[in-house]
Amino acid sequence: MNDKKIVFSGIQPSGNLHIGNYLGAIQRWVDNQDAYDSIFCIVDLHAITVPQDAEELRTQTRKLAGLLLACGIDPDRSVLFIQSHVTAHAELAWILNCVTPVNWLERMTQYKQKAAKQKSVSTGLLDYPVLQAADILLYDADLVPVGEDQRQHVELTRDIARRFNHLHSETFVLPEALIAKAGARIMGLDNPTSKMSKSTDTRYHGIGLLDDPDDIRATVRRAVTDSGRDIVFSADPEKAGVNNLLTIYQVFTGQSSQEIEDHFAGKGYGDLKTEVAEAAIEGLRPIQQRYNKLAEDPATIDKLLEAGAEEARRRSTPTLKRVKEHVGFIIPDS
Ligand code: ATP
Ligand code: LTN
Repeated sequence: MNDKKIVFSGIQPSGNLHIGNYLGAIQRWVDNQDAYDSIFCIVDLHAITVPQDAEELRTQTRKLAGLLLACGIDPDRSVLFIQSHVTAHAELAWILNCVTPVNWLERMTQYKQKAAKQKSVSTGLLDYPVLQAADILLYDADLVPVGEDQRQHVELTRDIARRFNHLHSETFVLPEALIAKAGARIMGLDNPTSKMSKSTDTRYHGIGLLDDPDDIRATVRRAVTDSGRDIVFSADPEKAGVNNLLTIYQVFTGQSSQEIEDHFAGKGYGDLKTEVAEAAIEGLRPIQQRYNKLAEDPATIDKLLEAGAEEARRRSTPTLKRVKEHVGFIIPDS
């Protein structure tokens, strides 16, 4: 009997992965693969809630799969698959739509931010968190490891599950967000008041997982700091830039806050930037080496993803059947 807690998380193939995705989410998915029964999903259905070029989406989806494997997601220990390969996600999302009040969705911070950037807002963008709830609830997940920005969506998932359980019979497990203490919200280097994001493409905004060392040095050198000189962790908005650099250093080196502050005592922002860049370059080097090797063999990646989808179908089918029974659908024999 397998009594490990079930972990589910997803990531969009919506652009190049950055260290925020890695430090806020993926690194912990990798580290916890033995402790939990883990399922990871490349959420292409979510990606199309904003316009995507078809060829580019295909390329990004394969690239993301390669990067997740290179980061250490191990298909022998975790399930890794593409969302659109398992039709139960879209089917459950429809059923959950019918118990989710529209005003719950209109309140979502991510919706408001993303809608403000679009000329025309799709129904899918509003509905995004319902699809996310379907992802999580289909696998009876206990824990959802995400960055801080996703806390509200996991709370909404609980609300939807609770409402469904109340309107129909007890059907869903209520999941909890699992959010790291350090690294849960890496900020943009060019603007430490907004989170580092795949879909922000200003030149010195983020550090991509595949960026070469010179690009990383150039971006970190231009990172916004402040006019002071103290290199300390701080919640003061004035020091958000320095705090962000220290956080990046911390998650790459694994040192304690005290050790880091002692290390930088008496040094200047120039030294801090140099050391942060080198820590990132060293941290990313093995991932980049593994990725370059994997990218030579896309057929193997496709095969792994197909096996992952097969397993995801096997595990989600009974949940969807349970939902349909509770809603009142006739379940066909075959
Ligand atoms: P987009 O800009 O396209 O919305 P994103 O960069 O926010 O993309 P997602 O695919 O939405 O990335 O998120 C994947 C995971 O990375 C989620 O768990 C999310 O919480 C986490 N994450 C994203 N950005 C950051 C960040 N800046 N700091 C920490 N974690 C983050
Ligand atoms: N919305 C998430 C991606 C996502 C997700 C999920 C995360 C889609 N489905 C299920 C956790 C669980 C984001 O990171 N922006």
